[in-house]
Amino acid sequence: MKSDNYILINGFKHISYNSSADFDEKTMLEKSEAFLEKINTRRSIRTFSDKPISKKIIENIILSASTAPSGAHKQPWTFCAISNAKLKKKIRIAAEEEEKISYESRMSERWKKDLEKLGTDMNKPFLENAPWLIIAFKKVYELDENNEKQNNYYVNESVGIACGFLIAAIHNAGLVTLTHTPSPMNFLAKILNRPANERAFILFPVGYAHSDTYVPDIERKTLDEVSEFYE
Ligand code: IYR
Repeated sequence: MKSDNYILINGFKHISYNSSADFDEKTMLEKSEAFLEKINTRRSIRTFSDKPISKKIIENIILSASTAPSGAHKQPWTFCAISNAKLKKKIRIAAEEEEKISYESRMSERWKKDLEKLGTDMNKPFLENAPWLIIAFKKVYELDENNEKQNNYYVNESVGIACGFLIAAIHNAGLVTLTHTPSPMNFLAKILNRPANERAFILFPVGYAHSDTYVPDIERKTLDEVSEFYE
């Protein structure tokens, strides 16, 4: 939506925004229904095929995530994409070590009961099987020209939204993923040598579902359960 037509606000260029299309009501209804139908087929997947995915697709998915809105447009995120088998193995070993402690002593009985329907446990083979791991890191601060820390704004909200865009882009491409949050996650910054201002936020294995994949038979809440209209 580039335009030659612009104004200055506080000395900053603002270009005219041309709404990409003016759809009529019927078209909007159809488009909103089609999107709902498509996004509603997304499921969290834990069993991956090792079929490779080209880097260009991963790049497009990351660029899509990075179009997300963020506090003061700081885009306080780094998406690390890993296809290197040795690194994936290292991450799996470290994640399983943490998960073992979590399942054996950190998680409450109630929490483990809540997870029974998902069939999760301390073993995370998808960290090696999936062709790519994308790890979203949040940047809690930036260093300015004097090397002083400048905190970013609404970092969790911004990175959370970007991760939502990432999941939608993965689904749109016809691939699958899982929001994986081994806890604590600081081993990821260490393994990947990330700078001091970055904290691991969510890990996404990305790939094709294994041909023998089953997902829990669960239902989504109804519109009444998730909304309240004030007209
Ligand atoms: N991080 C653990 C446990 C886990 C927690 C929740 I909340 C889930 O929805 C799923 C799993 C694991 O990955 O197994």
